[in-house]
Amino acid sequence: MKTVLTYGTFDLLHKGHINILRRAKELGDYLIVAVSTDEFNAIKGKKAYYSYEDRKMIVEAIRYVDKVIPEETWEQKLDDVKKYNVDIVAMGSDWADSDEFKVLQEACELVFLPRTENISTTQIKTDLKSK
Ligand code: C2G
Repeated sequence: MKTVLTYGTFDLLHKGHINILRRAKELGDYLIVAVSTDEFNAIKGKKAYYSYEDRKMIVEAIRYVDKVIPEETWEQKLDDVKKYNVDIVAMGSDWADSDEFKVLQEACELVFLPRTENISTTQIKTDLKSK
């Protein structure tokens, strides 16, 4: 059984999120999603509209997702890979050159998938403000 792991805030869920989760699941048999906690979002400089509990419940309801865990620090990824016996970490291409993920290349396969064009939570918030 091949286990895939991905990370994200997944706020105001949109097709870009669903596309990455579907493609991540297609890489293996079991998909774990590490959803950023509200406290970690503050470290990332993000303020999600939905709380961690709501974002967790929403992501858990997606057919491609088998398990949701909290993402609380930048540094937990290597521990996550070992703890859950992860074969592949898959992320959107915006993370392709980041040190946060390069550190995993000895521990698992890294796959970066093209981002979905013309959609983002930030764009949704901007559009709604201008209505
Ligand atoms: N994504 C995408 N296409 C979009 C928007 C997002 O493919 N149009 C992908 C991102 O590349 C990421 C995932 O969807 O892989 C989740 O995106 P965010 O919720 O914005 O997560 P992010 O803030 O990138 O957090 O430690 C890693 C971070 O927690 C990732």
